[in-house]
Amino acid sequence: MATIITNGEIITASDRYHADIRIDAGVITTIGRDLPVTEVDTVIDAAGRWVIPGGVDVHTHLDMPFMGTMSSDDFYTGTRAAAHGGTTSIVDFAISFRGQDYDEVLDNWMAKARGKAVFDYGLHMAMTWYDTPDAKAGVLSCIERGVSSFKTFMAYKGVLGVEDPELFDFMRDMGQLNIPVSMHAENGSIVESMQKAFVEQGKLTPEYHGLSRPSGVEGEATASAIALARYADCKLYIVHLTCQEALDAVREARQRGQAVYAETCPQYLMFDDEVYRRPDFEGAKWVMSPPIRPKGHQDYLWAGLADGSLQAVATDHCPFNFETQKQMGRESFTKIPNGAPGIGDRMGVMYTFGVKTGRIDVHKWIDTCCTFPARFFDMFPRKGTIAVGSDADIVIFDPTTAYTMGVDKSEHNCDYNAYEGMQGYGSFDMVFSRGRLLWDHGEWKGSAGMGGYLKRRAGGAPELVEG
Ligand code: DUC
Ligand code: ZN
Ligand code: ZN
Repeated sequence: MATIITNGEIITASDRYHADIRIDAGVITTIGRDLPVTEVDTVIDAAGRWVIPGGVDVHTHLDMPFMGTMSSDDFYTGTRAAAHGGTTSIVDFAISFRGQDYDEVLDNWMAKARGKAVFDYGLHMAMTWYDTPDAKAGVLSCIERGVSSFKTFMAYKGVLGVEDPELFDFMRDMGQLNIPVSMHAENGSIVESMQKAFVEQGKLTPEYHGLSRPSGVEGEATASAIALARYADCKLYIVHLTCQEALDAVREARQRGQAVYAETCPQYLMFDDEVYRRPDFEGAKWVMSPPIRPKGHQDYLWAGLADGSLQAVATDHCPFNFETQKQMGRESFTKIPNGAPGIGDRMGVMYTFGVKTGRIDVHKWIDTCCTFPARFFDMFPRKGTIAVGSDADIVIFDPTTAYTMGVDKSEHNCDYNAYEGMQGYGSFDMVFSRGRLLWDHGEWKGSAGMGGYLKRRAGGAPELVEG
């Protein structure tokens, strides 16, 4: 089964040139000018369009139990929606709770994905306990099974959060194994205390979600995580960074030469906390943690992306339906399920508001949304670039088209879209996963279960486990 994509303009994190691509059995086998089209099953003419690597979203929450409900996209609807918007691989979070057997949690998450994911996926594990030999053995077993990254939480105390001694112990061990520790950096104790005060004062609307988790609380936690990682000698990756204080801490650490990396998400670049003051409980749509920040932080983050202080853009896709699930918090912001959809929007938002506006160039777009995340999370060179030997996870992108963003245009299993009514540019005309067509000009061509598990190894290329 050979396919040739001809006449396109290939754009990667580093290069931009016109060439043809030959794909055999799902892998890119040749890149060159005027490749012969004999003994080829399919020839695709990409004239006038860009040929880019499929997006890599390393922060998603599919089919996740959270705050008394479940995120509304499962591995089928979520990966299908992602592909619609040009993303062709993810790393989702397997979520453990204190005392739960890590192997069982991993089994459970693999079962959620198997037979459903339409493209390849890896899994991070949430490290929520590390204070017994069983917990430590469980972490090592996950590593053996292809989990080469862990997330830890400073927020959500008592549910997902861990205290410093346990965290430090964990970081030291991961440092020895060259495994990065990802951090949800919000000081959980301060958040709890501020939430309690607002609730006691009867301040219960969505606006108080943002006010109870101010940017300084994220800045403090980020600095503290950086200090712990420094003494533990462990690679640190700050997830969903939202604000100036946190970015300053990351930048300062990087300038000192510490191995600290950070991602932000499109919603933190695009919105300010005005969204929380919208009438009719509308603000609940943007209730997520960390929250959307006051005006000013957004430009700071864009600048951080442009100068390389932020290396990745992921989504934290965690959708909850507005008409049903978000209503759980009508009486109090503390009960609103935290999270929003975005897996299908990311590539288009970053093209429209990043590349088209000149805030970042096309190479930075590809690097932050595809190449860096794939490389950092051990999916490279299978994923994240267009090169001989890489999987043919390829998108044919038309940069000239325009559309109106919104729920009608996205394929999320969610009844609202954060970007409703905004003007977007560019279309993901054809989306391939390992050479197999998933979307063709808005028509679904894929099927559930086409994806495989990416068994990742620290510092190496992943092994694909089918089925
Ligand atoms: N933040 C969210 O908003 N939802 C899920 C988990 C998280 O960290
Ligand atoms: Zn988080
Ligand atoms: Zn998250």
